[in-house]
Amino acid sequence: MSKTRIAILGAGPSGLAQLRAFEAARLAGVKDLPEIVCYEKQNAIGGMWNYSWRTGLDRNGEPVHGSMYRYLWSNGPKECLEFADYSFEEHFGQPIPSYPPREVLKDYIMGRIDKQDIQKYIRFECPVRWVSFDDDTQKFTVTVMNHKTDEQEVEEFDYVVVATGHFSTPNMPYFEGLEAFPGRILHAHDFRDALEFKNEDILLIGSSYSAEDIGTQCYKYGTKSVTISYRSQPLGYDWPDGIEEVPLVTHFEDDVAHFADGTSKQFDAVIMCTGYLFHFPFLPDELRLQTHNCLYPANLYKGIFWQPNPKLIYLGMQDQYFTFNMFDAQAWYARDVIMGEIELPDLEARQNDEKEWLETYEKTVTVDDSIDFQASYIRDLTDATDYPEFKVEQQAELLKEWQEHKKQGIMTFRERSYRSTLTGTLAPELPEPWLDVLDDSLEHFLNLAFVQPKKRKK
Ligand code: FAD
Ligand code: NA7
Repeated sequence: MSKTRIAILGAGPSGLAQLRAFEAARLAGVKDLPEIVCYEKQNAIGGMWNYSWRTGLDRNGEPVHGSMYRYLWSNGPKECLEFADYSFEEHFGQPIPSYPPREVLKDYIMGRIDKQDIQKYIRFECPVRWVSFDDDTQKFTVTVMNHKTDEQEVEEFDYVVVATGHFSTPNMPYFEGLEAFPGRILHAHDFRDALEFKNEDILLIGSSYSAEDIGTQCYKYGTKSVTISYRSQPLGYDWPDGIEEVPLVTHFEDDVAHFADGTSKQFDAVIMCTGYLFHFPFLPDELRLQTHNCLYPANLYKGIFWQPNPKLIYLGMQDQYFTFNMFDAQAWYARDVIMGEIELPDLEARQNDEKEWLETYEKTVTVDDSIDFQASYIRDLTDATDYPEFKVEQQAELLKEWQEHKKQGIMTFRERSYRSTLTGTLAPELPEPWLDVLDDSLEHFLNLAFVQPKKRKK
């Protein structure tokens, strides 16, 4: 009998989690593993954490995946995304603060991969062009463009795992008068360096993570003023002088934006922090997930399996309080289904299960409810597999503290410490305020003289 073949689309944290799940089975002595090919559009692993200075198109003419920018620090405590089988302490050989910069987090992700020989499964610079499914043969055909050989490759697979992320294709709204705005108009996806906006008055439209983080970062690097324009709810933090929130833009006149409360202001640049579209140009309608950024996208059993055809697997498609460990939980579950360790119920039972989750999700009101919801989703997955225990409920409590810490100080929350649920170690603190640490390199960060909690000089 021929081997089961699996295509993993994307080698970001989700795709890597899937590779790692199979590797864990191999290391545990499981024989007869499926044959895996992972197609990655970029020329490196790490997905969103693989910073690129490029915007627009990459060197192969493909849309640039990256939305990461320079000086980005983790926006949540690292204790809530720790891989259950690989702690930060193990990777760095010492405890490090709870909110590391991007390069440090990337190093951690790579560490688990480098320790294992799984890069051999990945074909780089191979954007997936098309996926189809044949009802007769019950196989997928995956067509990719291999930019290294400059040839298209077409191969058949039994399972396809879509791990292409969903924070890459900008949702770019229009406001009247934008076409005559004389300064730069960009989406958060194309934001790279806060220093570009030093001494400028900038307008951010949107009021979620991107607006909050780009706004605070521009403030940190010397922007003259940051105005955040919200559609539904302001972020509501106690902002320092130089950052303010206003209702939605109604229209622009030249370089002046007018807002719904009748106020107006002149700006040098506009950054749309208006979120991302779920975009799968390589999938036909009958296989394509159509959703928005939420905690339980419809039509996925266990948030993973495409209901009409569960051989199509989606990883990481949820909005994310938890990230890397949630992707692991999903990948381990998917692996066990593919390996026949977990039997999928019939369509009706799958749909009933999804319905129950969606009903619970509908009842979530507060942010704390949402955090608990995602934690219970992860618990449901990990209970069914051998993914190591990582006390997800305790991590949910840390995420609630994180929310509170942000309320107490949006400019200082990254100076807080949390206890790892894996090692029990309370993270050390930065030796100086986060606002003063301008060098975000891995080298600089690891050379900081971290201090034990509560001993930092104010
Ligand atoms: P991605 O990391 O997006 O990886 C998807 C991969 O698929 C990429 O490598 C891409 O090149 C590849 N790909 C896409 N299309 C194709 C194709 N057609 N063919 C082949 N390959 C393809 N999370 C946190 O935990 N903490 C944070 O502080 C944090 N900050 C963030 C800041 C920003 C600006 C953004 C955008 C996201 C942030 N996130 C953060 C969330 C982040 O997206 C996740 O941590 C994680 O990267 C998601 O992993 P993923 O593998 O699902 O997707
Ligand atoms: P999110 O979290 O999906 O938020 C999108 C925001 O954009 C949200 O505040 C929306 O307002 C707002 N939005 C969307 N469309 C519009 C229009 N047309 N006009 C005004 N405002 C709009 O995306 P983010 O980029 O902030 O975060 C995504 C990830 O990137 C996240 O994981 C981070 O870690 C980094 P709403 O509240 O719906 O009215």
